[in-house]
Amino acid sequence: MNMKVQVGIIMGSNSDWPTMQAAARILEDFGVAFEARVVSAHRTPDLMFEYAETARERGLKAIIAGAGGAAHLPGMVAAKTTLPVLGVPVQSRALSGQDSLLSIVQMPKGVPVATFAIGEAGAANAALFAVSLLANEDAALAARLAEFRQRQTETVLAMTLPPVE
Ligand code: RP5
Repeated sequence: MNMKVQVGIIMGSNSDWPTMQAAARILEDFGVAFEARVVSAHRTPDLMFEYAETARERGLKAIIAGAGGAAHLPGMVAAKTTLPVLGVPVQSRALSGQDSLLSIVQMPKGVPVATFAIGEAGAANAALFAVSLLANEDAALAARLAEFRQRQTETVLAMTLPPVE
């Protein structure tokens, strides 16, 4: 298992952590070393730039960035690194995350952010996508990903429905 931190999980506030933990749990399950920290685009812009600018030299292979509302964190991080940035729209109170989703997904041409579903499903899928990226260079991780898919398939195949009421 590679114990060097490979994935950075960042988020605009600690209020995003209940959502972003879904990404952390997946990475933990797959044995992928990660770090998780609060980095805010508008409240700690200097930290955001430093984080993004040094990420590649620190050995990170991907950054999962979650934010809610006017969610510019993933796009601004992507502007300062050529690492893959996986954006997670956190569900906002005012607009249920539609604002977060559109802020993250509508990147103008030239600086991409891979955008996932709103909320926990998006956070979990961003982590699975990061696992997929890393699995390109790691056969053991690719095998664990195939096993995960197989277990998921078996769970669904075993599903039964109650009789019609
Ligand atoms: C964004 O504003 C964060 O990503 C969070 O989703 C939202 C609310 O932040 P808090 O007011 O809870 O700190 O920057």
